[in-house]
Amino acid sequence: MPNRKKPLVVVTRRLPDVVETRMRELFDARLNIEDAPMSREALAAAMADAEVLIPTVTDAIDAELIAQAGAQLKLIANFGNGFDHIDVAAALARGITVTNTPGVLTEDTADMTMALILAVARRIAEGARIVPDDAWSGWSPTWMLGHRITGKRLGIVGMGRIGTALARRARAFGLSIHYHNRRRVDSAIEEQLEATYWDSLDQMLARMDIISVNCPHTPATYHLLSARRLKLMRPTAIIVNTARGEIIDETAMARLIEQGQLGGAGLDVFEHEPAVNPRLIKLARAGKVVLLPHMGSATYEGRVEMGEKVIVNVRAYVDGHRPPDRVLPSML
Ligand code: 8YV
Repeated sequence: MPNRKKPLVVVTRRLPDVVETRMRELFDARLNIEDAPMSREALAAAMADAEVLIPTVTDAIDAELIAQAGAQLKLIANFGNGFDHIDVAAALARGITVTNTPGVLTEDTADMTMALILAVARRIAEGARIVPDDAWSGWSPTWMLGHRITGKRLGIVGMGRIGTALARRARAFGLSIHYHNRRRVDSAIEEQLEATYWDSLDQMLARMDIISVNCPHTPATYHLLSARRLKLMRPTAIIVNTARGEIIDETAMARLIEQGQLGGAGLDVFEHEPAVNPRLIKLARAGKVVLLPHMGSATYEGRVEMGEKVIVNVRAYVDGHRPPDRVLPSML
């Protein structure tokens, strides 16, 4: 590193030990040993002092906070792929670079998406409660029947890294792949996955057995699965979401499931995390939906790799280079 004072780097949440130790070696890193989410006031104080802020999805970095930041704040190196909790446009306008951690959580999130598809279709969460609850009286030919996934149609909304990784898994489970994306993917990938492209999301939704949400949350994808669109889906269809809660109109989805107009859902993300819509909780108790606490990328390996990516980005900035994982205006 060039001969300059180590930059003050504020890390808003506890990260894996190995990542924190390396950050202490390289930077003047202020860690959050208690791991309590930082209040707005604490974030403002951190942004008044830090040269680099390392936030996570639990920190809302809005335009007001960015406007109050000290002139020394030059980099927001997000620990995570999604950056919808950061007003990136406001940061860029103030000359603050924003980076994220793409690529390293793709496989883990695709695994969890596949797990949710299986959990909903085959009633795994419901079944897993029966034995410890002492509610199993023995095997029966007509009990706990779910639905076969082999031979069904999976519609992927957002065919980026995670959507493509999901498609590869789903093919191995005998699902046929359909997708909707802003841009059609490379024909070689389409061929490999035997994937069918739908430029009309409405048309795809009406024909699928399973819908998986794998696009980022942006102003354009907020409530992309609106009440109107959800009503187009087949009454037996299921939805899984490991992207962002805001992409689905949750209340409309819950209502349709309650009314039997939608088959069920598997959700790892919610509109108002960590608060969860009480209607969804009720449906989970009734075995109609499976709810997970935003753990799609929660593997030891993934979280360490995310930390390493953050370090590479901060280090590049400190060394006077352009960090590799910059969030660009075209990505907003
Ligand atoms: C992360 C995520 O755990 O990276 C993302 O976009 O949603 C999660 O998998 C979280 O963002 C960490 O900040």
